[in-house]
Amino acid sequence: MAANGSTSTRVAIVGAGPAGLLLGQLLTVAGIDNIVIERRSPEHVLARIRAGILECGTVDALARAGVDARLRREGLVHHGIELSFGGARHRIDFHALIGRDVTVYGQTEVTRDLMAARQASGMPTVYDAEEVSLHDFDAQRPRVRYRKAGAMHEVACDFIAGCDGFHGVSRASVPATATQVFERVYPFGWLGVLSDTPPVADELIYASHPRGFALCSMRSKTRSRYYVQVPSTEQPEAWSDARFWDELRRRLDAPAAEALVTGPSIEKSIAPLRSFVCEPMRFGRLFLAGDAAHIVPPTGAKGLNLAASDVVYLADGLAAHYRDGDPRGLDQYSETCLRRVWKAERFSWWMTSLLHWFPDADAFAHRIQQAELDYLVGSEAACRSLAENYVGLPR
Ligand code: RFL
Ligand code: PHB
Repeated sequence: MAANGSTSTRVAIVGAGPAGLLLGQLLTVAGIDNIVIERRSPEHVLARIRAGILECGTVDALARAGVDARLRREGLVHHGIELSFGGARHRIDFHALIGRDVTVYGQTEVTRDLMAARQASGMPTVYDAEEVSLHDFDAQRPRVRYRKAGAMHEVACDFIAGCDGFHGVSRASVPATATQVFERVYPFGWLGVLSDTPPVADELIYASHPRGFALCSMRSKTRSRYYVQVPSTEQPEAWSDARFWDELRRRLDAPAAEALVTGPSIEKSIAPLRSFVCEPMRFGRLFLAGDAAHIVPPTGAKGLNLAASDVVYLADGLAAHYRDGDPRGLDQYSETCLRRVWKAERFSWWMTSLLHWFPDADAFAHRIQQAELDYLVGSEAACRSLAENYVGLPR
């Protein structure tokens, strides 16, 4: 069908998750026109409960985009985390070990702030775009087409940023022969519950237990986010609130189990765990960023942070291209991102292997896992290594 609405811009961004919206803001601040095209409604995008931990570099990127005011007021700065295993808790003090911290501020809030800034900037955003398709990104003038309210639209642009997540259309538009994919699917997922109850502790607790991994996280002083490891075959409907709280309590050390305040869940969902990287991240005038190019299991709290570092590299490359005609940032985009991505993949895989209960692990594997936990909490060098990866390696 012919397009009956045609526009043009410099950068067409597919996807209004944190990667797409942050890229849009960074480009807008740099004076580069852009459009964001999103398949879902804004309400749907805001209803997804996901990440909670921001690295310093992500906070800096949000500051550059001019969206850090509420984050500075409401975000909780955490100086460390706790590991719980064998009935005891062990604190890893990031601040003492490496002098850096992380900020607890939900992805939903990051997205809300980015949406508000975008609306204020007047840059166009199309929500509820159906049948989004990418064309001619291997030529000079790429185009993105979509259907909205029954009419076809076409956006001509200089570049396309594929920020449409793991199941998006951007990566799927690249011929399979042009990509190499690396993947590991874990035989379990995380069942997550959000509740308006005070967090069980001041910092996050990562618990390794023979019944499976558990994580106590939070969104504020009055809102908690908890997860328990479940087999990949589980459905959230099989988990009443009572069953969830009971299972969580059994995986925590006694003081935490006792301190746990329970209440009705306001969200309950299961996220599968996967490691995935698509190489390269650039195809002509199409750049993939965030979950569209790579997935990490959430154990290392790296997904959103990687999405942010990708789009900072991309925004810098595009700014140098438009400002000085300098192609180097764009030419090196894929290689620069992938170096960082693989380090985060390694750390996320390691944290996942360290803390989860693997169904096919034998007795030897269990002893090695216990020895590794024991070594970690007894070694300042090992704690420092965890700390520098968790707070985020330098860009
Ligand atoms: P998103 O957030 O998936 O956004 C992609 C957007 O693209 C839209 N889209 C399309 N738009 C147009 N046309 C199409 N054909 C489209 N197909 C899809 C989608 O509707 C969506 O709006 O990807 P993005 O922006 O790359 O952001 C990535 C992050 O969302 C993700 O990495 C993190 O949430 C991962 N993650 C965590 N990351 C952290 O850094 N710290 C954490 O503490 C953390 N915790 C988590 C997490 C992810 C989790 N789940 C649910 C997998 C905890 C969990 C449980
Ligand atoms: C979260 O609060 O949702 C969260 C925190 C830390 C993680 C993963 C998820 O490692």
